[in-house]
Amino acid sequence: ALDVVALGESMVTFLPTRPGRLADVPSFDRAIGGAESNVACMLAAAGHRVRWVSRVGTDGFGDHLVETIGAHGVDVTRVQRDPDRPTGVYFRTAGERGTDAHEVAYYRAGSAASAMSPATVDLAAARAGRVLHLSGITAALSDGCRELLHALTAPGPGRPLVSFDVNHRPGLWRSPAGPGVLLELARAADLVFVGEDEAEQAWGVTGGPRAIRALLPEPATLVVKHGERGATVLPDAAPATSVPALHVDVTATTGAGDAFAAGFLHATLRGLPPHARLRHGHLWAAAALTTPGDLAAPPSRAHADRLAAVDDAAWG
Ligand code: KDG
Repeated sequence: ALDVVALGESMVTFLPTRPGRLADVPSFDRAIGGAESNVACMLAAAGHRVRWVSRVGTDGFGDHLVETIGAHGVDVTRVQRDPDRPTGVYFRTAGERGTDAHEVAYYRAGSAASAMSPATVDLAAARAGRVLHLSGITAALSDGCRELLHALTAPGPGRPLVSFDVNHRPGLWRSPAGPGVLLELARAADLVFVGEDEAEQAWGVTGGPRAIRALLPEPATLVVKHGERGATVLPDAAPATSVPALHVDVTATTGAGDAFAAGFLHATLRGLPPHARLRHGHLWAAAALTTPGDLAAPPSRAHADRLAAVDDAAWG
């Protein structure tokens, strides 16, 4: 049986070979991006059985995504190829943590993945794991994609535990409905990841984790991320737990949220307690923060377990 199914659009990512504005950079290195496949690849690298459900074009970039994600050990047999629509790509500069001053240029409107909908995606294939990991990026791609997330988060028999990373991308939404849709989807999920700043930007909620919990009482587990300060888990029937983040020299912040979610899910699948889930989230995020691309290799299990076990004083 599958541990996790992750569903969402992935893109070929172009990273500048030198610092500077996109307007000035003369050449780019090719990598891969996609919030949900980043989670899938890291979990597969850590030994979990993972499937990625998506659509790509029949172009070479689609081949590259399927081959690369498959090479991480992820089941890609349910990825559809669309002969009529291209694979999405995007270009970005590196963002320093704290400044978030990176530029992003997406070329994904009308992509193969944007044609995902309840009619084009095999819902049973998406529901085949213990956990279904989704993100708010998908809801921004098209009406069909948004309807697909509503269908997958709706209660019903055979529904896996739904993990939802809010991933508010204001630049992607072409309608003002984004924040409301993201709130509705988060309320329908079982496990929600949201940044404190993201919750303020999307929903205008200030006042920290408790205020966000008041807005989002439904999910069994809410994880609020405080950027470089740390994260808090708020289970519905237990007190909140906070763990500070590791201080690392940041190379690029992109993908850190995905890595955090993957580390948290990894520890959840192992049945570890909330405190250890947060520590694994931070350790995996540290791997992504110190890597230029969107996707990093997770720390080895033995290494992460040793670091997660050091006492609080040394960790903070
Ligand atoms: O979280 C990282 C993702 O944002 C990146 O890999 C690309 O999925 C992506 C997106 O849509 O921005």
